[in-house]
Amino acid sequence: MNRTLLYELAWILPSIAIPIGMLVAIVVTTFGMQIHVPTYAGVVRAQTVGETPPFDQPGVAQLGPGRYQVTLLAHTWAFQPNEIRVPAGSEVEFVATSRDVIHGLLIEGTNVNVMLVPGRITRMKARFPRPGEYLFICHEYCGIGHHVMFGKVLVEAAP
Ligand SMILES: [Cu+2]
Repeated sequence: MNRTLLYELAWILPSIAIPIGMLVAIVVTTFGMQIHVPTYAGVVRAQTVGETPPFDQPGVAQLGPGRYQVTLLAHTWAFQPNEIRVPAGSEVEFVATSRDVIHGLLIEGTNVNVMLVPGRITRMKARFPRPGEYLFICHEYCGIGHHVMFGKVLVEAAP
């Protein structure tokens, strides 16, 4: 092989390998680790969200065996509900929004890491395979009480 061809290959091979590596990373994180951006889930009037179903009754509802839905309302400076109990092995769908300013929702040990924007509904699914306490926090600075805005998902050992 002549020197020019070697030099060309030194550029051509990485320029093929790097995009392939990026594509593999996207496929692994999307399908293997279930990491994805929240899908569009609707709008709600922020001024009256407290009287609008399902946000008029925030809480946990069982949809089926091992499947739960949590309706979560964020406001300065708390989450409603701030304690969520589900059995281990559950798949939990969070349907969340904010009543006032932009808040965040990050649940440790899960793929949930979203913004809660007034007027926009956010929908995310998380699995809780192991029993334990999973802290969730607001991670968008929302004012003087931001640091006390947290809650817990209590995952209980399946009976
Ligand atoms: Cu905050």
